[in-house]
Amino acid sequence: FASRIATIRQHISPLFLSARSSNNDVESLEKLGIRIEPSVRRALSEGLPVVALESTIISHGMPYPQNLSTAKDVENIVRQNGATPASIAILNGVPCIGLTEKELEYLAQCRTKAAKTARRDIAQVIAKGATGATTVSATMFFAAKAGIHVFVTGGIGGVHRLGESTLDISSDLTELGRTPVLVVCAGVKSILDIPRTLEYLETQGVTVVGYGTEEFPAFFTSKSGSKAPCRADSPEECAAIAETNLKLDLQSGILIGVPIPEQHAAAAELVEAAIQEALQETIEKNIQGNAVTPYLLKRVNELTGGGSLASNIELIKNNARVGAQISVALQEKLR
Ligand code: PSU
Ligand code: MN
Repeated sequence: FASRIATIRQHISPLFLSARSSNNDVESLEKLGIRIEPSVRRALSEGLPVVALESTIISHGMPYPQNLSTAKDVENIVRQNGATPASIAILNGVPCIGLTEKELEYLAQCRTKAAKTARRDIAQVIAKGATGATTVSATMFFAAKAGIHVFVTGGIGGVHRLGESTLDISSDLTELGRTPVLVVCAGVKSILDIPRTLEYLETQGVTVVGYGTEEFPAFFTSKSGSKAPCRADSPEECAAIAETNLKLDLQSGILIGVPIPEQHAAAAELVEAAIQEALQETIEKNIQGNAVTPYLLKRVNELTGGGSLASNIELIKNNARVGAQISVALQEKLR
């Protein structure tokens, strides 16, 4: 009996997985007005590994021209590790999955003239024909629609310090609760309340993984003082978690926290002092809503004399390598 079940499962699961992706086929996406760049289209239709990349990090997360060179480097690292990069943004009202070099350049020069676009902003940015740089939440949404299972970024949003009174909780966390994409990041910046962010992820049912570590990383440093709920030590282990998530149709996301490589870690005390100062300024200047994160990122970089930017660039490149490897291992399993 058990062996008959196993046989049935073997037959059903590929059908089930292919049914999932045919709902998201390229033609039906294009009917929705979503543009898929040709190399991404080819990879998706052939079941090859694809890695989604966000664009708020380009527009709001880094200064020009480092934002452009980093975006290009990250795409190349994804390619060198055997996957196709798909940077995601809304250009003149058109959601684009995969950007050309010219388009990356355009976004990098737009900087904050591009609208910071989280899930709540998607419909109005498109309806107005505007240009929007997608945050983790909006990028996850489009990645899932296209059948992309792996997404690489630097840091995600979270519960802000004092979030228990402001209710400033990034929509990245609720998106992780409702969208089945594996997100590779370097943890959560200590501009945020890390223990509360982990509590909220638990509430949302998000699988949170420390990559090669017991501790959830804190972006600029590998130590946050908070334990990661689970640990995985290889791309294959992460891919096995993602495969199980998809097979069971859990419909929630997976967050992989990859510690910054030791040689690039910033001096924790220096960064913490800068964060304290920047946080104080947001209170004094009454900076609120979706302006908080970009302001903190910019000020911490200025106050650390560019030191935080250098660490930021290195950790994203490292995440791109790990994410591409996970994507390759996952497609192998789904084949
Ligand atoms: N944290 C970073 N770098 C970033 C962001 C967060 O270290 O670039 C960006 C990401 O796009 C993330 C967004 O999805 O900020 C979260 O913004 P908010 O806190 O307003 O939800
Ligand atoms: Mn917020």
